[in-house]
Amino acid sequence: HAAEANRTDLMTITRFVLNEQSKYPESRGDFTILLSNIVLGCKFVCAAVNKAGLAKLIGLAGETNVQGEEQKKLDVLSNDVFVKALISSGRTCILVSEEDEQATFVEPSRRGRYAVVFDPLDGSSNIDCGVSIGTIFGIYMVKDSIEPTLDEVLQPGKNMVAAGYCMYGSSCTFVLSTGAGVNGFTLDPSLGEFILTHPDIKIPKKGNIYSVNEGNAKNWDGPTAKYVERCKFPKDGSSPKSLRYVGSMVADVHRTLLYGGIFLYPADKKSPNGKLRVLYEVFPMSFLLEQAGGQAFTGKQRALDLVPNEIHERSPIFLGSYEDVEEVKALYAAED
Ligand code: AHM
Ligand code: MG
Repeated sequence: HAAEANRTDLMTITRFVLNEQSKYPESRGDFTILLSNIVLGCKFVCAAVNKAGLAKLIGLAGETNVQGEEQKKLDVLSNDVFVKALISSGRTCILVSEEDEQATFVEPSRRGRYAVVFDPLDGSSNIDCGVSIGTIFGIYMVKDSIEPTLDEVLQPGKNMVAAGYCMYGSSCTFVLSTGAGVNGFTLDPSLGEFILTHPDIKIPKKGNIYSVNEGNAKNWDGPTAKYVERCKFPKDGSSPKSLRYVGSMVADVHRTLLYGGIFLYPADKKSPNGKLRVLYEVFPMSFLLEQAGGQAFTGKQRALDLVPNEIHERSPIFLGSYEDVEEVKALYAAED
């Protein structure tokens, strides 16, 4: 009986969010409309990513020097789609995209209560070889949607009302938190709908995978070097951790969320603030990890407590299973 219900009673992402929002009597459906526009952007990018190889083939047949342009096109195309979908939702007033140097202030007649920070296509080095890439986003509710200022998005990550990502991988997966746990949806291409496949995701308390670009090891600080050494040569007699590193934050974080373990992009001598961007990489992923029962730490503090000064600011990040991150925190505390 239950099996039959599973097959015919489809929990789409829209139905799921409508259910969630109906718990708040003051809800006006604005968030549901905003989210369905983000979902539309993700479906478009998913289709474009799936066709990327073919687009190149067509380009090579018809044009010269299409190689570099094709890759750029996919980044820019994704950004254009998200910006237009978000503005036309009528529910946003400020947009911050990795692709745009300046924040976009939506024209007054189309303004709504939300500010959206996003990386439309993250993991660009993986586009050309067909490895997983993704979109990352975070959502703030603004105090003043009539005359919004940049301060509305220079807020600590803990003030976000929702965060999520979409991974364009072997399947297209959308992971979302509105501050009450984490849920995962998979795109059913025959329906064009995201269906709830991973309800209430909880990250294992401790994992056996570490994920880091070890090519930067020569420039790491003491605690990072010590931690990674311990992953490989555990002192307590436990088995060493396995190393997995895709080089796409969405894929590396998605695996960490489902299997447990730790993902780190630490500071190093060459990049004292690490590489990843606070607003649309570090914050949304930290928000999801905490909501799933894990932790996110910058090397100095809880990641979601950080107050950004600039929209494209970077921060070191250690995120994952509660106990694994706890170990990193202890090593940094011992340093002071
Ligand atoms: P991008 O925004 O240019 O794609 O860079 C972000 C990506 C992340 O997805 C990933 O975690 C990281 O860069 C990998 O960096 P590195 O190649 O230095 O290991
Ligand atoms: Mg990025």
